Amino acid sequence: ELSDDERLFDELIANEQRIEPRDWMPDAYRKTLIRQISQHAHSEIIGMQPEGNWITRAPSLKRKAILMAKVQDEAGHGLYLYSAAQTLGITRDEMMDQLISGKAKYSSIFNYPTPTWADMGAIGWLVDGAAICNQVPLCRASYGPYGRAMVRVCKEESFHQRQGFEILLSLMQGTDEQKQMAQDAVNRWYWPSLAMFGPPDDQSPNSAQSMKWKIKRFTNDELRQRFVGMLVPQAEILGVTLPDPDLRFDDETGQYVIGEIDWDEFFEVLRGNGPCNAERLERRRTAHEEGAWVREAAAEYARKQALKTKA
Ligand code: FAQ
Repeated sequence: ELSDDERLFDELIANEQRIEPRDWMPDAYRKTLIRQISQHAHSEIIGMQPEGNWITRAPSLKRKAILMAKVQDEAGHGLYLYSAAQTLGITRDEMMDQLISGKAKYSSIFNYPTPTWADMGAIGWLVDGAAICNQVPLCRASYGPYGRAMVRVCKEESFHQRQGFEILLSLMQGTDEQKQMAQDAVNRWYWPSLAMFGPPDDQSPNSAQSMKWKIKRFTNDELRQRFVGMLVPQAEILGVTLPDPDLRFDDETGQYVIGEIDWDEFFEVLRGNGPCNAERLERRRTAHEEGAWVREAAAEYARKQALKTKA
């Protein structure tokens, strides 16, 4: 027998209405959202590092200003998402501890290096492109604060994707060396960007329940498929080759068939053994320690302000 609370929750979900912070919700729903939203927030914050690497070396003042704005947007997305997670009853400090101790997951994609300027193009085009594909349906997530956050994040993300495309387009109109650099970056980022969507559906333990709760609207494989369909015509305009010799359009299904993704590599990255996992975490830890005085000063300021209003 369902309780009144459970019945109301099920009804809200069935009617495409939103669950808000003060509504009753099953513990498992709350837990799943805290897991997904905090991982998403951590991804935005760790995701600042691969591009932050190029801010001082961007090839022109204009490129530098654009890249700085993009990385700042990522910080904003992270903070916005931490706030959304906090509405579910976890504190910012708890989430920060989980990240810094290495317990929390963040997107696999940010554990790859950015050795060339073309990587800024490939990240924008492929990584932000994948992020948009994954996040547009999340605008309709059943949890209000998450869905609303995604609306704004997606607007900024589509600007990010275009700036990446434009970097690659400029390089592809340049010298042979520049074209080579763009193609090399696409070669390195293509497969990891497909893996971003998560494990194949038959190895995705969370998908079924998250879809029932209308947090996720599509499976990992469905979104990956949609992403490849989006990339193919864009790759043609750019003049780059997608590094998958098995990629072909299947007339019968009307979908692209893609080659085998290296899932062993993906799970190794998740275990902390990707090319940059250790470096990314170390950097975050150091930044956190070096920021301690800012947090102390802000807390002290807040304490004094509170005393003033009392007096
Ligand atoms: N990396 O059962 P599922 C960005 C984990 S975009 C690491 O399928 P679920 C923008 C998963 O957590 C990137 N771990 O899980 C940007 C689970 O582990 P758990 C962030 C992954 O949740 C661009 C296990 O595998 N976007 O930051 C990954 O139903 C440029 C089993 O998987 C989001 O987070 C992965 N790629 O589906 C910033 C989007 N995939 O928790 C800077 C929101 C799976 O049970 C620069 N999240 N895992 O221990 C989602 O949509 C979902 O959480 C999925 C995974 C689709 C990622």
